[in-house]
Amino acid sequence: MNQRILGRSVVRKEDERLVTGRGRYVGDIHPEGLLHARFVRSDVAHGSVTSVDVDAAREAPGVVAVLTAEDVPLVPLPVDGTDLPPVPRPLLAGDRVRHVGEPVAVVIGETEQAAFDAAELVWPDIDPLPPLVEPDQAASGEPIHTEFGSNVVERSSVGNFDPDQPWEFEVDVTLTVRNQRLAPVPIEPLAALGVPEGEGVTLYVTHQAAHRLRDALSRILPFPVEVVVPDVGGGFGMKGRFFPEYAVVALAAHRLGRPVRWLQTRRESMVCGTHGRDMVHTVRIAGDRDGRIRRVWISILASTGAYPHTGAQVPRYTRLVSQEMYDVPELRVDIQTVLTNTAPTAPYRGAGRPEAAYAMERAVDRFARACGLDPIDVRRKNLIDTHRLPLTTIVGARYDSGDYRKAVDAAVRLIDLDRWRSEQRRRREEGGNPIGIGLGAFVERAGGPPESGEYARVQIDEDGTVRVFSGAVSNGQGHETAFAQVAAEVFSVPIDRVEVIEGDTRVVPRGWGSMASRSAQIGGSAILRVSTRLRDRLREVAAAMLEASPSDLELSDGRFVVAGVPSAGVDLEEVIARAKAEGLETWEEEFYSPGAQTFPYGVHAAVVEVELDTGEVRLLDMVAVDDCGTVINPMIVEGQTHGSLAQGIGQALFEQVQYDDQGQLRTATLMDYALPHSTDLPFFRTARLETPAPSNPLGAKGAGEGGCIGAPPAVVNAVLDALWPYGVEHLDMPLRPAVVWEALQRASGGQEA
Ligand code: MCN
Repeated sequence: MNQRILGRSVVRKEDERLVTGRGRYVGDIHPEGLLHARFVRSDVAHGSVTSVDVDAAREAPGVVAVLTAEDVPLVPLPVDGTDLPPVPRPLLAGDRVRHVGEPVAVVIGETEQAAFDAAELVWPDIDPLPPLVEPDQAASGEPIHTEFGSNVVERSSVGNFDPDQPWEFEVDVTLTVRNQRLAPVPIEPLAALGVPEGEGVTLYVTHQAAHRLRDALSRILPFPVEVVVPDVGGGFGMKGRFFPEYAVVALAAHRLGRPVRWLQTRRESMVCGTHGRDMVHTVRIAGDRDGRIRRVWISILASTGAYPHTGAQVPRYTRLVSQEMYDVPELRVDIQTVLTNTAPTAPYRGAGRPEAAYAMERAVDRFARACGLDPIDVRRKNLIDTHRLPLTTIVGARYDSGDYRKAVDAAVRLIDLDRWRSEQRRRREEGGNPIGIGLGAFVERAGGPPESGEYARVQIDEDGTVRVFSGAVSNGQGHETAFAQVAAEVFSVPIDRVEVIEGDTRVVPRGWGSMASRSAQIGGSAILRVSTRLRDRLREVAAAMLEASPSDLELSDGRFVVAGVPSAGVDLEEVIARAKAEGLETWEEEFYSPGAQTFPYGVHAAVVEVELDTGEVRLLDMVAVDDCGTVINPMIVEGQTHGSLAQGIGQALFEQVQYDDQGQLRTATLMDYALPHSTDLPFFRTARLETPAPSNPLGAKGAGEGGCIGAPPAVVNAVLDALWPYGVEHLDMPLRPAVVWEALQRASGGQEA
C-alpha cells in the first residue's frame, strides 16, 4: 500500500531548478532580432504636457523607433471594485501627467544601451500643476481626472448603527492609526517580451494572471495576443494587474515585426510599480469597563494613487474583515477612497486585511488599557464562539469555520506568555531595557470574488505521465509540487510522474490566476475534482480488463488491483492504452467555482525589547498560529508563513514609501527603502490548526498571506506594551529607532526616560 502524499512535507520539485540558476525568467529569453525598450517617464507629479520632443532620439544611433501618446490608443481602464465608469488611461501620457514615473514615450533600440542613451534625448515639456499628495488634501482638491469632477473614488458606509446616536458607554476611546505606503519589492521587477507570431503577438511576461492579462490586452489591441508566464521572481500582488508598458511592448513588437523586450529597473519598480497599503483608520471603540466591546466605528481614508484601478478595491477588502474575530454587537465602517498624484496603489500581499487587522488590534489593545485590563484577557472576552460558525458578520463576511479561542490559547502557550510576563515584571522592578508582548489576531478572506473560479485539465498520456494544466500562476509559491501532490494522491503515483503546466494561454484555455491566496483552495480543488472523475472513468476500464466489479478495485502505486488479490492488476499505462483504443477520453477538464470564499485566521505574538537609549526595537520572539484548513504541503505552508511574517515585520519596523510635498519619491532605491535583513528577524516558531473549509472538496483555505496580516499589530502592540509605563501611548509604523526614541523623549518631556 503506498503512502498518502497529500498533506506531506514533500520537498519542492521546482527548487532545484530555481536555486541552481536554471530558472527561465523573461530576461533569460533572447529571441532572434531582439529589440530593447526604454520608457521615458514624467519627472513631475502633476502637469500639462505641452510637447514631447523626440527628434534627437529618433536620430540617435541604434534607435529603431520612438513612440509617444500619438502612436498608441487611449484605454478605458475599469475602476475595479467601485461603481465608477472606466477612467481613460493613456498608455503613454498625452496632455497630462498625474504621477512621477508615468510613461510619456518609449524608445526602441537595437541594444539596451542604445535605448537607454536615446531616452535621455527625449524632452517632455511639462507645465507643472499643484500636486495633491496626501489623501485628505486630495479629497477636497481640484480633480486629477477632470471627467470625475472629484478626487473621491468611493464614499460608502456599511454597518448596523448610526454614529450620531448617543455614545453612552463606560469606556470610549478613539485612535487614528496609519498603514503606511509600502513597495512590494519582488526580486524580479516587471518584465515583458513581445514576440510577433502569425497575425498577433505572444507576450512573455512576469505575471500572476496570464488569462486575465491576455483578455485585458485583447480588448485594447487590434491583433490577437497570447500570454506566456515563464518563471517569476515574486509578485506579491504587484504582478496581478495590467500595466501600460505591457500593451506598449506588444504594440511595438507588432508594428516593428521584431521581438521587443522591456526589463524594468529596480528604480522604475520603486517609482511606478504599484504600491500597497496607504490607508488611515480612525477607530472609535466603546464598551463596558469589564472589557466587553459594545460598539466599533471605523473610518477609512485610502489613496488609490493617480489611476483608480485595482487599488480602489482594497478598502472594500478591509471592510469585509473589519469585524475580525470579535463578537461586536455594533459595527460600522465608512470608506473614503481618494485619487492622489502618486503611483497607483494595488493589492500588496494581504491586500486590505493587514490594514483591517492592524486597526482593530491596535484599538482592542487601547480599549483594554482604558479598562485597566490585560489586552489578551479582553480579546478572550470578546471572541466569536466556535458554535456560532458559520456566521455572517455585520459587514457581510461569511466566516466559514474555525476555533478562534483555540488559536488565542495556542499562541499564548507557544510564546510562553507567563515566562515573558515574569521577565517583564523583573525588568520593570530591577531596571534595564523594557520588554513587551503583543498579539495580532485576525480573520482574513481568501479566494477573491465568490463567483470567480479556476481551470484545471488533467490528462494521462500513454507513458503514464499525468499532466495537470492549471489557470493558476505560481510566482514562487510552489504549485509545481503542491498541485502535483493533489493529482499524485488521486492516481496513486509518485509526484515525479506528474507534470504541472501553468501560465501559458496557448495551452491552458482558461484561468483566473494567483492572488487572494486562492490557488490551493480553488485551483487545487479543481485538480482534485477532475482527477477524481478521470480516475473513476479509468477504474471502469480497468474493471472490464480484469473482469471485476469497479467497486472491488483498489488503486495503489499506479496500479488497479482487485482487493485481496494483489496478483490481479493492471498498470495505469495499460488502462490508458485500452481507454484510447476504445476511443474514450483520457482527460478531464473544468472551470471550478466553489461559490464561496474561505476565511483563514491566525493569532501571532511578538516579544520585543526596546533599547531606551537608542529607540531600537529588537524582536526576541515571534510565533504564528494559523489555520488555513486542510493543508496540501505543510513545508510549503510553513515557508509561506515565514516569508509573509518577514514582510509584516518589514512593515512594522522598517519599510515606508515616502513622497515629499511635490510628489517626488524619496525612497526610490533600496538604499532609501529599508527592507528587513535576515539578521533583523528572529527564528519564527509556528503552529497550525486545521479546520477544513466547508466550501471546497480539499477543505483548503488560503495560506499565502497570513504572516503579513498578524505580524504588524503583534509587533507594534508589543512595543507599546513595553513603553506604556514610560507614557508612550501611540506610535506609527515603521517603528524605526528615531520614531521610538522621539516618542520616548516626548513622553518624558525631554527628560531621559
Ligand atoms: N498551500 C497548501 N495548503 C493550503 C493552502 C496553501 O499546501 N491549505 C500551498 C499551496 O499549494 C501553494 C502555497 O501554499 O503552494 C500558497 O497557496 P495559496 O494560499 O493558495 O496562495 P496562492 O498560491 O494563490 O498564492 C497567492 C499568495 C499571495 S495573494 C501573495 S501576494 C503571495 C503569496 O501567495 N505572493 C508570493 N506567496 C508568495 N510566495 C512567493 N514565493 N512569491 C510571491 O510573490
